[in-house]
Amino acid sequence: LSVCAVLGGRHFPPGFMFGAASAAYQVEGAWNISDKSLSIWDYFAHTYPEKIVGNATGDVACDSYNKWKTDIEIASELGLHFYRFSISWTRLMPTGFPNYISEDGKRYYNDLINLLLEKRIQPVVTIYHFDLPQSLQDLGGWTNPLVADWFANYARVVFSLFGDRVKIWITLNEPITFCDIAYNVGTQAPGYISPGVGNYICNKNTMLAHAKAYRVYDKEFRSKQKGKVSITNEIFWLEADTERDEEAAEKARQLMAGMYCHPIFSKQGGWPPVIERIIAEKSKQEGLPYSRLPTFTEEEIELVKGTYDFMGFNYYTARTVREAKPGEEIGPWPFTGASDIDIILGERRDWKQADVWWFYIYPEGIRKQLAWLKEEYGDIEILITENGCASSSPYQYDEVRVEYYKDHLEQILLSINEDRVRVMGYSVWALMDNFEWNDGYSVKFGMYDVDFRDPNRTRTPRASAEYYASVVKSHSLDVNNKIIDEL
Ligand code: GBH
Repeated sequence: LSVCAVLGGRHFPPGFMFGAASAAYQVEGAWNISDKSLSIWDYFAHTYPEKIVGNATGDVACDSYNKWKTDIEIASELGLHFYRFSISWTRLMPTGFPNYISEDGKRYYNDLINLLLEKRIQPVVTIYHFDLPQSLQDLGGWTNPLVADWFANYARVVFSLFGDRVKIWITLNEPITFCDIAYNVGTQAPGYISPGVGNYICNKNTMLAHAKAYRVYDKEFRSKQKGKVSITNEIFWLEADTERDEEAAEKARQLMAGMYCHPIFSKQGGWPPVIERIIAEKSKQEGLPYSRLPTFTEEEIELVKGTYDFMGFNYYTARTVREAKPGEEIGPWPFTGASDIDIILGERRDWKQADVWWFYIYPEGIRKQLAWLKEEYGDIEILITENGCASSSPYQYDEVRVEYYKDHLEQILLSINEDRVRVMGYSVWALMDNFEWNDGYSVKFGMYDVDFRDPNRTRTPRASAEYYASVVKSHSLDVNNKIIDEL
């Protein structure tokens, strides 16, 4: 009998880890305290207030710089096995370079890590979650090829300071967000628009940055620290609108998942061939003597290929895909379409919308995406680093969020038991409400409500917190009907 059969189908495998996540700029505040320098989000929020709902900034956010003990208390209340947070590059290394380490930054992350461990919560650390030093942005940021070395040098400092205690690392969170959304649309920092050019340069540089950091870990730290390193990608499940659109949908998957996974996780390495070919053709038609998609040298392909110990995956939502009609206007990727591959994105009418414009709820999508990743890249261990739902229901009664967790966890169990995908753990986004980028504080993802009008930033649990705590405690989906019935 399999363990699963003994424990009942709704139990998670032994060792499956439950956690919750946050990110430095979204929770810490203390943007100019001590010797911290400006990140691109500090600069972006102060320079383009009109790009953020309510002209909000992360200046104070959840004040986790001061309230980190409370954060650990609530993580502990939930019974979490791990807490995923990110390190602020400018708090730890204000010059951006390893010539100077902030004592204050070092102390902050040491305190956080040490108390988590004391409470038996494993720290899972994201090295970069959107907040590049502005000083490096002034030199071109993610479009300067030197950024790969800047990042690897920063990662080396992080490994050397915290790697004795941190065993799970995410190099970069969602490069698609700070490359494709940032450069195609300009709504993410740094706010420059360079569609079809800047996004691809950024994409290539993130692959090299991740790989160099991974190689640093491999050569200098792995034998002693024995941790695991990977990258986290955000992937929408992209589903053919009708049967005839399967080819278009597969192209779109290769653009969304493939551009950030194929170089790292595939056997061949490099760009997904179908996308590389299409962009080369388009560029030629546009009169360019070379492709807008920068090529990888053979050496770079080898450098990047295989730089993972598991795969980090963020899942929120899904889209339908269809081939664009000749002459049809195609909106920017990944909002409404992708002109480079001539596809249009949409939604099904029966997908309920969450409380933010981009979010349609499709739980089956997470199972389909996990199956696709296994089919495409092989039987790799996957850590679901983010999953969660925006809901603005009055503070405790977030039944949509409870249902979202339950429905997605059910699909994950099917992935594990039926499709044999090796899912090693699951993390809710987010532990508490926080600065939701362009949506400021108007969009809420937290299991804990944060009162942003209260100088204390009081955290109050919602029904979803109670629900998730019972899932973690029972290690199953069996015992929570009471909470759902009460809602
Ligand atoms: C994640 O972003 C982030 O890691 C986290 O910081 C964030 O708070 C959380 O999820 C909730 O949003 O161009 O159609 O994608 C998810 C990626 C990027 C999704 C911006 C929404 C805008 C619309 N997000 N995107 S779209």
